[in-house]
Amino acid sequence: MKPVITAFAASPDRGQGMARDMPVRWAFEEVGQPYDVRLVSFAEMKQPAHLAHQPFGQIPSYEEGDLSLFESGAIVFHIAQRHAGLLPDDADARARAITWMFAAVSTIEPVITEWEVPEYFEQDKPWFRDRQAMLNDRVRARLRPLSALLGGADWLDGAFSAGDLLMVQVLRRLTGSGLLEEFSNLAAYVARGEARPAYKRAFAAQLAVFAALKS
Ligand code: GTB
Repeated sequence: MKPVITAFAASPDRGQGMARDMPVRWAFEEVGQPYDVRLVSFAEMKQPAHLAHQPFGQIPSYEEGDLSLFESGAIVFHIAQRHAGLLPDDADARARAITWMFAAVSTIEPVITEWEVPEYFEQDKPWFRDRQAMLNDRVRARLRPLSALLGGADWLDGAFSAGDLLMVQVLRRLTGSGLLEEFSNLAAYVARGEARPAYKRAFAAQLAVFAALKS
């Protein structure tokens, strides 16, 4: 049975792969699991039919038979547990890869999400510049140790894992800001992730949704 995920019918990022269906699509592509997508509008996301799968009225959700999941990190974890290719077999290495998954969504992502707020919503405020400078420093305080830990390695802990997948996806949101580029090994790490064939297939799939809207 093919799993079904939900994604934006009209993503505000105009097909840039920033919405949270992107890591799920990428994980499916890495493990070679075909999937279907149910596109939902903002209004549909708030309706009972969708809330039954995603209680906060967001995307993505995941359905496979009777199993219904939400939270992109948890869905990627589920895919990685069910299929070979995203988590090492060795128990300790697997635990470390899972640790990186959590680091991506609970240590790195929150400062990036916070950093995005003034850019999108507070540019007209008199304190915009001061707040932006403070949030830039908070992001740097997370990127600095991450950069030191990665060093000259390709991936965070040995072979590419679900930890790298989530970390690259989170860091992508800083691309072009100048912040990621201050840490050249992290910029190269993101570029390495984006060069993976599975990433490219996932990106193309979500971009096709946006392209179809225009035609
Ligand atoms: N923690 C949840 C997860 O990881 O699954 C967060 C899910 C989430 O934030 N979903 C967003 C959503 O459904 C879409 S991805 N929002 C609608 C709502 O809350 O009503 C966040 C997102 C949206 C838009 C852009 N963008 O335009 O660049 C990037 C990311």
